[in-house]
Amino acid sequence: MRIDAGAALTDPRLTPGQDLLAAGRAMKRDWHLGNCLFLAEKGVSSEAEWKRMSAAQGRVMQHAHIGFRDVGRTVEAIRTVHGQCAQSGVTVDRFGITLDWSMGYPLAMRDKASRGTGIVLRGPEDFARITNAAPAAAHFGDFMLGLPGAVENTCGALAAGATAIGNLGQYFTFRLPYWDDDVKTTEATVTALGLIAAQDETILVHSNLDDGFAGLFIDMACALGMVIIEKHIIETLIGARVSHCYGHHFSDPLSRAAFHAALVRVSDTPGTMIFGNTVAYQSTPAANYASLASYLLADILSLGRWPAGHAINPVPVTENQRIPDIDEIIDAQTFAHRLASHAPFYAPVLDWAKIEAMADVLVKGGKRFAACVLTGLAERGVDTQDCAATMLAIRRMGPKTMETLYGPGPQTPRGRQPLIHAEWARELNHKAADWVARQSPLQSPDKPRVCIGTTDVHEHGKYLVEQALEGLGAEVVDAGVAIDPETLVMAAKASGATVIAVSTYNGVALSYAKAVKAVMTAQGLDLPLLIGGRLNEIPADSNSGLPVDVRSDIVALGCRPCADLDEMLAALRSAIQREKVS
Ligand code: B12
Repeated sequence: MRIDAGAALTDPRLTPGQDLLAAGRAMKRDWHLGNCLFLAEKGVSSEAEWKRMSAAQGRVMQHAHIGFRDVGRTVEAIRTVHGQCAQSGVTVDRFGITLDWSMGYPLAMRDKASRGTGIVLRGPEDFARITNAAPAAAHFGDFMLGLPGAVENTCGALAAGATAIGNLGQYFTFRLPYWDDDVKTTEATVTALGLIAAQDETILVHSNLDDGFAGLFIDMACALGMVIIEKHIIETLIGARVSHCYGHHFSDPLSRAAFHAALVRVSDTPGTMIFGNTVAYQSTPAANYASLASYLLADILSLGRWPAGHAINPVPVTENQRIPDIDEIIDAQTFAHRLASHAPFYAPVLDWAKIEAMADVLVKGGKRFAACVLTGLAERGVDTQDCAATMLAIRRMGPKTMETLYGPGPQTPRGRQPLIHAEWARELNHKAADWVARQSPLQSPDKPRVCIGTTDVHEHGKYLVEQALEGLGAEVVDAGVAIDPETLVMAAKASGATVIAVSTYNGVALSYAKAVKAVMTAQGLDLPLLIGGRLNEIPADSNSGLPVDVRSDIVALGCRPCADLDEMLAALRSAIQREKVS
């Protein structure tokens, strides 16, 4: 059954979901929820219970995200943030731990895997060091579920007393370097979900929609539709509880509040957190405080009206520069606590009817999208009563095809028209159009053929660059998202590209550029290599565990680091010039 040139939606190698769930359930004999400081001190059986109690009291809960590489440093950071905030009357209810992407691999492969900027936990003891660092709930979101190492990680987190485990959203979008076996990824994830569903206590299956397709759908109603689809899979087919998080890409207070209002109409499971609108952090710390206030106010007011159990997530204002430090995390938490005391005075002046009206559109469109997706998959031979088969089919179909085929908006010659246009796409479209309008287009025969790919899941930089290049009249060859250097160079060779472009964000800029150069040499290619995004990396001999800028190293390799579209155009023009004289 083929939809497009992509993979088949079903796979004969895939074990039936029921068998995978049974295998997961059987593991409960050895792997059941352990105790930890949070559960013991709060006297609750799970974070879900704490969330329901706190929401009923109308208290705004707070989430802090910790992204250090070292376990000891992370434990110290949790203890310090929790302790210092408590001293000034600020309660941090939960800590999100940014695991390294190498944690996504099966245990045996982790030591050889390339490392990003996150933390590596070696076993249940390391998980327990985190869950006992402070009487706050530990949230293991990234690189747990949704990847081939799901079972080992879930066992470790459960034994350490964690009752919120993610990140289902990553199952649909994240690819680890040199790992393409999505059948094994699906089987590991469903087995882990079976183990979670078998626990006596409520373990929240966290799904950050923005890590999933929500950061890629053009229509926000489809993002709400994914909530309904994930509830069908996790709650109806598997018997666990799915807890939705959203926020990265929601910059407009109206749609941010409307999405919350819509979410509580289709889900009664307590939410994990409302993630910070991190894409809005595009300036200095002082300016980023304005972005922090803008999204937090919408979240605090929404939670006041629809207390759904989510914690707010005040993202430190240095997020767009590097991994924030302890003091910056404490400042953001303190800021949020103070803002929560001001916010309720805004409620009487807010136009709730406008928010509810947009929520109506999101719910109606989301329900239609979810129903069409499940019917459409069934018509294409997918057993939508089998959780594993349904997950694999959705992952393989991908957001673009799903939206084209089943989107709730009207079909137009230029594709499906969104009911609620996703801000990330709208903002980047405007940015590209404004920039192109200020440039003189490239003249034939100088029009380059640019083969572009990303090193990781971040594809908005690529989306913007593609639009800018096409606007200039260049030809773009899309090599894909989260691809290996070999795949990129072979795509460039096969397409007769004259330039290779890389967008990278996960702290692997230098090693990736080196690898691309090496593969080019092996393939007898010597194309200009443009690279942009977050050009940093943690040096092998680092003692801080923090990434450093590697632009000068990239220049030394003979590549062109590009901080923005202007630098890209300058690099393209000099590449064309060099081509002429060579
Ligand atoms: C949005 C976002 C996400 C989204 C991505 C959604 C998507 N589908 O694209 C999601 C939520 C999925 C995500 C996930 C992760 N993220 Co993230 N993310 C961001 C965020 C907030 C914005 C990046 C972005 O897209 N900006 C929009 C683009 C258009 O703007 P820009 O970057 O300024 O781009 C300009 C230039 O860089 C340039 N450019 C960009 N690319 C290219 C390419 C070429 C060829 C050229 C010429 C120019 C060019 O042109 C643009 C215009 O000037 C940044 C923080 C920030 N505010 O920057 C963190 C950030 C990049 N993420 C980070 C991390 C660590 C992760 C995770 C690993 C976290 C985790 N543990 O799960 C995962 C990645 C997992 C994986 N499998 O790869 C870190 C990177 C740390 C570092 N390297 O120092 C950051 C910096 C946040 C932080 N401070 O910790 N993320």
